[in-house]
Amino acid sequence: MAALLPLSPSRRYITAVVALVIGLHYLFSVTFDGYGRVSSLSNITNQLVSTNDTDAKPVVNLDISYYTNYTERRANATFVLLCRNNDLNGVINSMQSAEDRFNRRYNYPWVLLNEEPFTEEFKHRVSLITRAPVHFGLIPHDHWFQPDWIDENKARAGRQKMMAQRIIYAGMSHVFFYRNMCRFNSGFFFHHELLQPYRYYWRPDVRFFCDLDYDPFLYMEDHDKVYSFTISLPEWEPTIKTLWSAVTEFTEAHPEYVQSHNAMDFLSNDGGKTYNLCHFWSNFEIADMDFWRSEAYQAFFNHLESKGGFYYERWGDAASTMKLNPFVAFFSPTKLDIISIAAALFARRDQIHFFRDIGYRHDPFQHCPSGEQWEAGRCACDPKDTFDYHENSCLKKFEGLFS
Ligand SMILES: Nc1nc2c(ncn2[C@@H]2O[C@H](COP(=O)(O)OP(=O)(O)OP(=O)(O)O)[C@@H](O)[C@H]2O)c(=O)[nH]1
Ligand SMILES: *[C@@H]1O[C@H](CO)[C@@H](O)[C@H](O)[C@H]1NC(C)=O
Ligand SMILES: *[C@@H]1O[C@H](CO)[C@@H](O)[C@H](O)[C@H]1NC(C)=O
Ligand SMILES: *[C@@H]1O[C@H](CO)[C@@H](O)[C@H](O)[C@H]1NC(C)=O
Ligand SMILES: *[C@@H]1O[C@H](CO)[C@@H](O)[C@H](O)[C@H]1NC(C)=O
Repeated sequence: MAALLPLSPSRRYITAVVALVIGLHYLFSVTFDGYGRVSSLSNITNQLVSTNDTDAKPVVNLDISYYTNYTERRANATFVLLCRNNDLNGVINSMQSAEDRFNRRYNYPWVLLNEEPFTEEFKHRVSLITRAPVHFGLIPHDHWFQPDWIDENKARAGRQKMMAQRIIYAGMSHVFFYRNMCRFNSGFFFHHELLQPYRYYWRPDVRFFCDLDYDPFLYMEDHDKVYSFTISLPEWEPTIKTLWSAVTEFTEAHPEYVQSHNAMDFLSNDGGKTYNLCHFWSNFEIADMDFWRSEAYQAFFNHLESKGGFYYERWGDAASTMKLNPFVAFFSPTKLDIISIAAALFARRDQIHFFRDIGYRHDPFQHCPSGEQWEAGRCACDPKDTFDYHENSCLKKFEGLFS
């Protein structure tokens, strides 16, 4: 695959990486020797809030009836984030951005999931960021860890082969966790007990540029949408060598699950014979969990799971940005081809929505609205800096479905 970006932006990334490293140093030093200060400060805030102001919220164990305007309609929806205790600062950033630009007016709940218990420090800081209820959940062991029936020798061989091809995560120490994450996000998160009460979810990972003055969850609900995105791009082929043949095997055995007005032409340039590697960038997604819970998706996931490709290859994720510039690999984005492929094949094409008006950035790419939408949203991004019609964007393919 050709480099995703021209040379000059990659210089920018080198600068960005240097800045990041310096920034991280600063952040770590502040965070580590600042813990005492942070917690005593929040105790003081706590006391002020609870002693006087009767309208004030309690800091933990929030009661939504305290502040939600129940006369306004809400969707059956929640935010969801998968995170570790040491992701705290990143989680705070993502939440703050979603809260400031949208959720402070809507108060949708948050569900945070982790395969280890969250620390008190984590829960406390996260609860301060929003007035909405926050639920902290533990992931069941079998939904997270590599299943026993996976042949570890074969999985190791697969990882070593990828290391030879320098696929970034394949060679790094967190390789196991990374694969677990891809598998969990593809097949298990929507089964978590804390998500059972909800239908729609929004996975917001990092930065929103614009005010959002309407409720995208309600938009999904009212327009019968199943999946939505802001950025789409091609997967890196070596991570999914046998994925498409596994998909084809399933759709041939189960034609009844394939929608007639599907988005196959987004995925394939030859009517389904080969995969063109296009997928939606899953670090932003608003989608319908009942679709993932459906018989079609369950059967599809079980079929793919039985192939072991989450561990023998690295289905679910891509590292396409890595090839153009190893520095960018630090930001290499999470993408779930399986989720994209299912949405494109088992939903109608008009049930997939491009949120053109939602300005969003997850390094190293961003989508910035333009014109009236940009002004109305008081967007902080440069409308010229948007991935939409970049040569490696798959948006053209998506729009082609409707022309
Ligand atoms: N609980 C838990 N969360 C994880 C784990 N690995 C990744 N995550 C979360 O999953 C999200 C994406 O993981 P990253 O490792 O950042 O993935 P990436 O491909 O580098 O993607 P970006 O950071 O999204 O560019 C982050 O919000 C992480 O907090 C893990 O082992 N445990
Ligand atoms: C703040 O709260 C924590 C936990 O609730 C407690 O351990 C700590 O002693 C408190 N600090 C102060 C300064 O009150
Ligand atoms: C309590 O709130 C009232 C009204 O907002 C204010 O006048 C008063 O000074 C507050 N008392 C304290 C101790 O903060
Ligand atoms: C509550 O909702 C109603 C109906 O949408 C609206 O008119 C009113 O302004 C809202 N109140 C608050 C405090 O948001
Ligand atoms: C929300 O959606 C879930 C999943 O479909 C469902 O079980 C639940 O009953 C719904 N809640 C409401 C209030 O409609």
